Amino acid sequence: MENREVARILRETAQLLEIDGAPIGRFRSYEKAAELLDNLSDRVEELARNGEKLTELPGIGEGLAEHIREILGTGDYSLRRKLLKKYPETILDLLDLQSLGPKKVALIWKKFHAATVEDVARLAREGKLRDVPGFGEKSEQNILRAAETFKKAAGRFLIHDADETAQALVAHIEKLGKKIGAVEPAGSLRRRKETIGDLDLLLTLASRRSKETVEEITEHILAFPSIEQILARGENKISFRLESGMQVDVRLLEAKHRGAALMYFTGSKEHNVALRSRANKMGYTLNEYALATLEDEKPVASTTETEIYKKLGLAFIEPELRENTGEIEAAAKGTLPKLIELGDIRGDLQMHTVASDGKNTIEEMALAAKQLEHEYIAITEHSKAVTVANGLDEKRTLEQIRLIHEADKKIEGIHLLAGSEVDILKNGKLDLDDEVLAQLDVVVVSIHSFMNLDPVAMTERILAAIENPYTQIIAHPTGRLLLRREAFTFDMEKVLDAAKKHNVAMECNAYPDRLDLNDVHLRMAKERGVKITISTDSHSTKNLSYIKYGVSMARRGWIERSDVLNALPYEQFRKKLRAKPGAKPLRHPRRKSA
Ligand code: DGT
Ligand code: CA
Ligand code: CA
Ligand code: ZN
Repeated sequence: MENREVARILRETAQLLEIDGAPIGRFRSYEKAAELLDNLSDRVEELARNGEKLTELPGIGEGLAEHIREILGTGDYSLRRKLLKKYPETILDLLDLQSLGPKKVALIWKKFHAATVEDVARLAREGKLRDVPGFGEKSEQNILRAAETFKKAAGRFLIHDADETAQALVAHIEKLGKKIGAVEPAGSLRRRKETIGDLDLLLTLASRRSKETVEEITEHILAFPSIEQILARGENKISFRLESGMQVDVRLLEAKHRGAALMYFTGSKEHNVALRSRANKMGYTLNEYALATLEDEKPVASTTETEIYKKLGLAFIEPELRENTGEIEAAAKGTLPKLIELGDIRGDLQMHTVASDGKNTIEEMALAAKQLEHEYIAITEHSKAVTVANGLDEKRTLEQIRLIHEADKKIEGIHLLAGSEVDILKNGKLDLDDEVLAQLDVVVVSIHSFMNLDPVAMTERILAAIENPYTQIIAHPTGRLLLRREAFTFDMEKVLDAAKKHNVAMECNAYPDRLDLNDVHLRMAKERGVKITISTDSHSTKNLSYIKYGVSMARRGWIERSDVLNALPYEQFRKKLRAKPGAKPLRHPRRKSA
């Protein structure tokens, strides 16, 4: 059993306990255990096998260790099952609605016995929720909006979850060794979309298809530990659903069809449709086996994507661009962008430490960033308005600046910049005094409150922040939380025009729940010459590797290296970042040898 599965069961138990009105200490211990397992690098299954070790984990006492062993042994947990006799399982979906917490869910259940998103949305639509204490007309509207988001999100997964699952599956399948050729993801995961419906894996056979090898391969694949249900088992395709709910299609193909199959199953559907129509006009047909002549169906290309594109008069199109939004025309003209790559990134400009809501210290973040070969990072705590994240006021910010500069002197091989993620208040003002803003090396600003402002007010608010001479980067500009909260609405074109005018950079936030700006907005920014930063918004050292998701989102937005500030070497980066009042000229650059 995977750690995250055990964590899920513990977390659901915590949520059910909270709905049930259990005392806070009781459900918090389950929540904490779930969080611990999510961040654990060892497999909890291994630890449990070695007897004593579970209780050595922080916060895991005898009781919890016993519960975890029960989950590992039975695949479920008796307390969770008991609670689910009292409440339908769908009640947990209600917690995914942005505006509902366990207390409110409990109230709705008590009064209406409503336990599905559909039921609650109906109550909101009929204006019945406003009679529940703590609810009003406004919360009904919020619930309706959240229910829409929920419907759209149903059955989709964050790219990070799909990526990890795909890696585990590929590693499992590769244990077949020489019995298979390649095994590789296609579909939306290969196009690096922010959310993934199902996983499409292509398995290239090592030799011609035979009944025995297909049988052996199928048996091995279906022995993957977390399969919940087998959905189809044929000689070309195996489908199953994992315990996480994620569905997987594995397609078995022969090497000579690999290029055509990759192209077909990578999609997007829109890209494929446009390619097929181009092929037809050129006297070809294109399917998952080959590009062939229309006349006598003679294959002309099939083993690699590159040769198929070439026969169609096109340069190779990177998977991230395959959405039929101009990439085919550009490939025909030879004007495709040279997309940014992970290796181009030299710094990370948004991360949190224990001073606000992060898990690691400045030093730990710096050393981990150095491992990733970053040349520089900015440490950016929340500012005081974000009380839930223990945001820093002026005094604490000054102290943090001092600590960052001190750590910078101590740690070789990476530059540490003193930054802050300063809140944009409701009126567009920044949450720290100018004197403090003047002392920061990097001023990142963002919105964490009053997210339901009307679009005109929201636009004014962001424009005011951009016009503030201290603002250098707008972080997660639309505030979306994937599968949970829609972006807030404002006039993106006006904002980007202003960003260009004031040389304010727009962030592509790489945190998998955000990926904000998205592809469409990034492309709009690029067209205007607005600079981009790609940052992880890390809350622990483990999050720093999320930078790859930011890079692939940027690639989907046609972003090139020259568009990205943190692809610049340190000194150039400091020069290109918007100059702000009070900034000292860059000291004679100290060489930081690695
Ligand atoms: P997803 O799973 O919703 O995140 O998105 P995709 O793009 O992975 O879609 P999926 O899994 O339904 O199919 C994978 C690829 O296979 C898709 O991008 C294009 C291709 N494909 C699947 N079904 C069709 C179809 O009916 N027509 C065409 N043209 N292509 C298809
Ligand atoms: Ca898919
Ligand atoms: Ca599929
Ligand atoms: Zn933030």
